[in-house]
Amino acid sequence: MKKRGNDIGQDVVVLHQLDRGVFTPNISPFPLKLETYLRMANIPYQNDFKNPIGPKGKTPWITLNGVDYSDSQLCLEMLAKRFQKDFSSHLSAEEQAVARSLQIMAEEHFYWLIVLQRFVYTKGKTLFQIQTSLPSILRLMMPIIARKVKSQTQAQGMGRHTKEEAIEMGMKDLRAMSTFLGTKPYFMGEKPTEMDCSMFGILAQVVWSLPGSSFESHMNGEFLNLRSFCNRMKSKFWPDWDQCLSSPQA
Ligand SMILES: N[C@@H](CCC(=O)N[C@@H](CS)C(=O)NCC(=O)O)C(=O)O
Repeated sequence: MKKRGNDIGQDVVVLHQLDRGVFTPNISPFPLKLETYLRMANIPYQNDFKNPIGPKGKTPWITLNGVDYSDSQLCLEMLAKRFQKDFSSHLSAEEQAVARSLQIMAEEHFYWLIVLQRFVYTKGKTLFQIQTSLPSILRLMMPIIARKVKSQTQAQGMGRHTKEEAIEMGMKDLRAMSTFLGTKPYFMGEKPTEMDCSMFGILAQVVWSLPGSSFESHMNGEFLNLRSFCNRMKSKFWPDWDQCLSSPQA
């Protein structure tokens, strides 16, 4: 039985997502993005960790006043309208176009490097380090899941490249993000906007929840400003970060 939110109260969002991770509140970029947005917009919400997969077969999804909504971006845009929260209105049309391009690069291109790292290059083994509450049946099923995800990466295209080629593409994405961020506190300037939630969702995985990846060491070197950005977002919107992590012990 899905927790639809009827018992939660009017205008309180139920955020359905995977259980907490060990190093990031969620090991998927998209629930982390949406929960960060809910905090940024000060929208009341409650988490539901029991029904993470929504009507479109993906996580996250939300329920608001008994109605279900899927896809982090569609949820965010619906909530922005519903609660009249727009953090990008001060941006010019050109700046908004750049923000969207960066977000799509991060979520639709670089994202696949995270997937490859977790499910193909390490065959799902690191998942049990970063998410200890995964049921033990998943450990047994991991070879099957990893094969399924590998075929998704091939359908998308990134999985058809050699590891070296794919990592080089990921490095170019991170370089573009780092160059654009420069010395600004947030991607679009002095104030955080919606797209910072997306960038944080992705980059926090690279900083904290992608053990052993080729990108990890660069986050302390060439891409140090991306790490600082993550720390800034974490301090601003996740003062309770440590309480939102799960124990490293299974
Ligand atoms: N565009 C979607 C992407 C969501 C997504 O890809 N979620 C992944 C986890 S990172 C998922 O649920 N995968 C399950 C599957 O594909 O079976 C969003 O923004 O919510």
